Amino acid sequence: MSTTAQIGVTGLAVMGRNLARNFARNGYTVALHNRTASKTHDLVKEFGHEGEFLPTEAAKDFVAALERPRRLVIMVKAGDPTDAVIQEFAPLLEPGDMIIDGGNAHFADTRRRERELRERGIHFVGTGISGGEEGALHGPSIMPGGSTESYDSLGPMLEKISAKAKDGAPCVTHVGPDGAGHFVKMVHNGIEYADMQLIGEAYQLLRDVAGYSPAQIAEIFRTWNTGRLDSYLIEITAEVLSHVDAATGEPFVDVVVDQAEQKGTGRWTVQIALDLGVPVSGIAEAVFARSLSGHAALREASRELAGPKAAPLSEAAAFADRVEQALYASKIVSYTQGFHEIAAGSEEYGWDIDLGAIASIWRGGCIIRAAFLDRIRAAYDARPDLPSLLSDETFAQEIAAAQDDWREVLVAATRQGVPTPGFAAALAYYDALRAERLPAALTQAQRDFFGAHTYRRVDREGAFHTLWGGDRSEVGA
Ligand code: NBP
Repeated sequence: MSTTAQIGVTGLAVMGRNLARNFARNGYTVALHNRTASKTHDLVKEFGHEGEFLPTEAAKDFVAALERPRRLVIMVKAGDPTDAVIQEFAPLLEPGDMIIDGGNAHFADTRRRERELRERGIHFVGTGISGGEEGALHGPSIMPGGSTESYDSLGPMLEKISAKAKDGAPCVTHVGPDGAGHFVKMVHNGIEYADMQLIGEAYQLLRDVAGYSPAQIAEIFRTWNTGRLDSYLIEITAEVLSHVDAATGEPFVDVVVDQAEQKGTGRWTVQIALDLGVPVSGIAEAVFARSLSGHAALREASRELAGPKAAPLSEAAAFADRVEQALYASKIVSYTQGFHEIAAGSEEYGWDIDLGAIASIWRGGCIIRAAFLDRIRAAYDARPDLPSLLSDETFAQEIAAAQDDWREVLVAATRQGVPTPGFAAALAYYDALRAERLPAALTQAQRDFFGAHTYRRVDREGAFHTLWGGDRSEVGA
């Protein structure tokens, strides 16, 4: 029995507890600590046989149980609790020690904490962890930020406990300095919101336009899961849709209140994208769709609004194939937007994030794991400076092949009055990017008219202003 632990975990709710077990199952001695000590003892009682644990109650005993340099993982509620725990432990640590925050922290908080602790010689490693409680136990996708030095010490341990992609590669990489890991985790969650929204739209179209039952739609999703849409979210969608409620005998999806909640990372993705000026319209629509679903009174008051009088669809099977095309094309756009945001964050904060490596570590363990990510990694490996995923020849060809069906699906959705904000936003983004001219020219002219904001010309360098209230002559600004 070891007297010191290679790693310690404080915060032993579902995530911390399973992460601690994962470390122990992989042969590491794990020191345990939780504000409420009973959780620490419960863990040892239930799972002590899985590996070596050193349970502690007092903060100083927890720190004393760790070998140096100390590796101390915090898995507590994000926000104030994380600061409280840092304040409790940091004074007990020494230069060279590491605090690893595996919670869902906002990357700006992580940057602040990293800066403050760096001044005291402590490495603060903001680490995104995805995969929920099952992932934490069996292998999550791990997105650590922080210093290179800390990764040298932590990396091998994280690689051991992480998920492995189908080719055996560990789903962890040193994302970049300070808040880079939590930033990437945030965008991961934003993409997850978009994926779920698009799947939801596909489901509703198959149900309300094509007339399939949830059980039939489950079969369609199972078939899709054998192709290019192969992913964890498609797989669990089929499971959910085939589940029948034991109490009523109704499809389970019909007994769940249609109001989706959110914890905030999707919203952060959109807020930060607004700050960075990156159009993540698909992710934004997904966040808004959840918000709209929760406005029960507004929805109730709007039930009487008129809908279209549309003829029912005759070709359900062909329509389902079209929906697959629309879903795939829209998914390419969501990932394009998400990776754009990561690239912009990397540029803004000087993180130098390897986008191909990010696609690679999302291939296993996390909620958005998908065969599709192999292709994204290949695209960035072939061309690390790819301006956008849509600039990749293969993705461009696939979207081109899908677009007729994609447009048809949106026509059908519009005619039948089925809301498809995710599909529509994705197509609008695609059409806007490929447009020769955008009405932004008119917008800028309007801005010059009412606010003398000036405009640039297509034929000459410089900034110009038209004297709209006068003789409409043009002056160089
Ligand atoms: P929770 O987010 O529910 O947090 C519960 C833990 O925080 C308990 O150990 C609790 O101690 C501790 N804690 C709180 Br609350 N306030 C504290 C304080 N002031 N001082 C010390 N400890 C405090 O747990 P979780 O769901 O396991 O998630 C842990 C972290 O992982 C969160 O940041 C979460 O966002 C993130 N995350 C969760 C998932 C997921 O699927 N659940 C996935 C990925 C990341 P107590 O036992 O004494 O109350």
